[in-house]
Amino acid sequence: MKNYNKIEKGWFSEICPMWEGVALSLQVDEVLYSNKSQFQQIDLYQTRSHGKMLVLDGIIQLTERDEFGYQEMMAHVPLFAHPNPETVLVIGGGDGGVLREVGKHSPVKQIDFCEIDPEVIAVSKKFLPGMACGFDDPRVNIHIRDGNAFVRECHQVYEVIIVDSSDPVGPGEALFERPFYENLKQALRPGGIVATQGESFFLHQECVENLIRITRELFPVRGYANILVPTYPGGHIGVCLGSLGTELVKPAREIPATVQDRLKYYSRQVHEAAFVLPHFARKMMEG
Ligand code: SPM
Repeated sequence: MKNYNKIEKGWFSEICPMWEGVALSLQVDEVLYSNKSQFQQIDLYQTRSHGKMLVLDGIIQLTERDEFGYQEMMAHVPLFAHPNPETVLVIGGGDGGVLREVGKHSPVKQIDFCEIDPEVIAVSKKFLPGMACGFDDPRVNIHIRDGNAFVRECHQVYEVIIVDSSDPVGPGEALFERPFYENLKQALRPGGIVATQGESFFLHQECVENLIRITRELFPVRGYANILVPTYPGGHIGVCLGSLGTELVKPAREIPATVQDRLKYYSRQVHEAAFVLPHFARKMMEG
């Protein structure tokens, strides 16, 4: 076990070997929950400035203040790129925030949700109702399982699969490897789209290059969309996308005004702009 969960003089710092020499700190007023589950260390803090913050194995997953950008982009970029997403699989994201966003899509009839750690769901239900409301949607079917095993053995196919994983250390590791992507591809309908947590090309160049290489090898259409999240190190993360033919860089459907009114980050303009990458990152995309 690494030296996670370190609070010094009231400040929590995210420090991890994946981005050696970089730390992100938030002031903590209270530790609301701290326990080692079967899979990982789970901590829930009341921060001074960002509401509650969920931390897994020492890595910030979300804060109440800025979670909306990540959850909206992970859900709405693939779902609005698809002309008619009826069946959706969400792997990971036990807080329920991505599910909350998927639930805003009226064409969606079935949402299968697979999470390895039921304790994350329980913590979210107790402390993060603004995200856990995603579980209240009657279209959601919860599967407590390893996401890798779930897609390997699943007999269903989906229009959209979203992988809201933690970083490639601990339980999330296999979700960044080629066999998992091969299984995701098998679980897609023709024209289907997969969207995965794509890390940051500023801080995790090797990891992003690897994801991009895998999607290039497996999917005829692929892309990487930027997301600004101030409480992830570097203030940046991305969603890595692959599709079996469907274009990704523009919404394929109108965004209903009733949906747009409920969004804080995503819009048609943001969708299109998110695929415009800095020159060095575009070169990474092109291999
Ligand atoms: N539903 C929210 C869960 C968040 N899952 C992704 C967390 C990623 C954390 N590390 C980000 C590092 C970015 N450089």
